[in-house]
Amino acid sequence: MYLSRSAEWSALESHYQETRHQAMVDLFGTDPERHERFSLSLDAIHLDYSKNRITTRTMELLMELVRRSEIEKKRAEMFDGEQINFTERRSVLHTALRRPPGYSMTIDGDDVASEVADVLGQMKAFCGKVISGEWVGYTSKRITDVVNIGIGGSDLGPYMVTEALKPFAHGKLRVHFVSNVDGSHLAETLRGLKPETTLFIIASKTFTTQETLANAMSARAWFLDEARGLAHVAKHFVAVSTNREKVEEFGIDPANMFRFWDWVGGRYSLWSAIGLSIALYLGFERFTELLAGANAMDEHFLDAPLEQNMPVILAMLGVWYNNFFGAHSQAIIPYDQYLHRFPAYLQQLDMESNGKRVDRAGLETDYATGPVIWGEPGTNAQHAFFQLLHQGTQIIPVDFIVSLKNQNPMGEHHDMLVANCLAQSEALMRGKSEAEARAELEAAGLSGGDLEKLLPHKLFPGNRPTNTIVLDELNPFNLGSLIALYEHKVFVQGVVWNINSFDQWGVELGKQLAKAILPEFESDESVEGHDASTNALVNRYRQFRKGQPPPMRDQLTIF
Ligand code: G6Q
Repeated sequence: MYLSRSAEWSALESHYQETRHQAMVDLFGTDPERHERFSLSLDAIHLDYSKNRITTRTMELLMELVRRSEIEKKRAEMFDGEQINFTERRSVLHTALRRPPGYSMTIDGDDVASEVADVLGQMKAFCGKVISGEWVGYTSKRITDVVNIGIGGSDLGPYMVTEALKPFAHGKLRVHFVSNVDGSHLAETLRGLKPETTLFIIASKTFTTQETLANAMSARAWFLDEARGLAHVAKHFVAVSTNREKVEEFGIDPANMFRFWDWVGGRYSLWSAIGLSIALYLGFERFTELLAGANAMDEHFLDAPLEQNMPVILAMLGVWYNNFFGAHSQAIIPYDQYLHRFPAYLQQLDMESNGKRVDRAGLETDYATGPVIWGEPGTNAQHAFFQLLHQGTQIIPVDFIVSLKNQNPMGEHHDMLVANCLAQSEALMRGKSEAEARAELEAAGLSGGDLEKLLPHKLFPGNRPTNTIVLDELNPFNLGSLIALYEHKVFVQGVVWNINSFDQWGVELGKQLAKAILPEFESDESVEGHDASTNALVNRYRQFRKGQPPPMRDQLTIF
């Protein structure tokens, strides 16, 4: 039966109508066990979800809804390698990349466990050589800088992880990421790097992505401009891809290609050889710790009862707000500077996965699916957009993420960071009543008309929901678990909403149209084939371009 007409959905709708004015402060007041009831620990990750607009009954009803979606069956299908990405006829097996060896599974003729082990072995050997200095560039100097060229799933994960785990880097290599086709990204990254000590990783599942190939070609031109010899490319360019043919065509020695498989989705690929930049930067051992942390979360997701299952709980709280409160936005606020790319990473994971408007049967949904994900690290965010979270007209559920241990203990800094994080969730929940605000203004010496005028601006409605995720420490293992937690949260929501979380057809149209527009810039005639707006914009750029010298083009002719 259609989701929004199911008995489980209707029960939640009625429950929402009955409880929507319930205040969390009152729920805390009447239930001394509320924190224990609504919190959960797994190894070094603690999830406190007690500051949500829920009761035991809400959670029961949410669990009935997730059971209705046959989550256990769907979960098994994913882990067992069934083609759950049915629009692309692909299995979804990123979990196999972090599974300890010794299992047996065959996909498209691949013995998954041994293929994964082979590539990990290849990565380990390569990292060992580059880090130790055994691998040298064309002038026999060791590599000092690694530049990962990739975009989307071939960039966001590795970039986020290397930023997050900086304190765990061995320090022998610097790592850089170039993704944008805007030449400024490559130019600014290469400024200060030397071709003889730079290693490029061309990371592209398909090896056909316009931006990545353009950046790779220009990087190769920059390299050859100094190295002057195609044979030198082999020491400075490696590839991570599923497409051997295209890699060879580009001129990369297949011996320096790290493969992965169709059953690894781009946004789920940091666990594969796409994580080569992570392994080089941290050392291979640390990379395996990241995998182990993710595997620990996989096992929890597989084994824990739904009521005590972290990804399921986070997912269903998201469904509660998105579908019943109409809160279509979710903020992620890490109180950890090292996690500054985590919200951007989650944006892709969540929005590319669940930003779908037709269900598995191809029918348009009459319920909301993926929310808008956004965020910035605290405390910075407090001085930017928290005003809206506290006093704006929308309810925006927030996930706070904080660690007990700081990697750079410095005076009172960490105490202040943690105090701010905890205070924000308390403030969002409690708010400030009229009586409290009035008393404060009176204490500040205000009275009469002046007080009454200011009073409404000083009120905080409160009752704004948050989760707080506390890590013992942000280290490779715990980060692995944290990422896998969100991966599975997104999966559960996709199952409940009955959508395919693993395709991304929505990114195709823009790409197609860009391909059509690109040659039009060369046209001598005015371009007229689009709507009036697009025609005018194309022609404006075409006119400007006529007067410009062709930048960088000459450099590419050395091929
Ligand atoms: C992720 C998407 C997308 C993809 C990029 C890069 O799930 O598929 O972000 O990762 O478009 O693709 P390539 O790795 O093939 O260059």
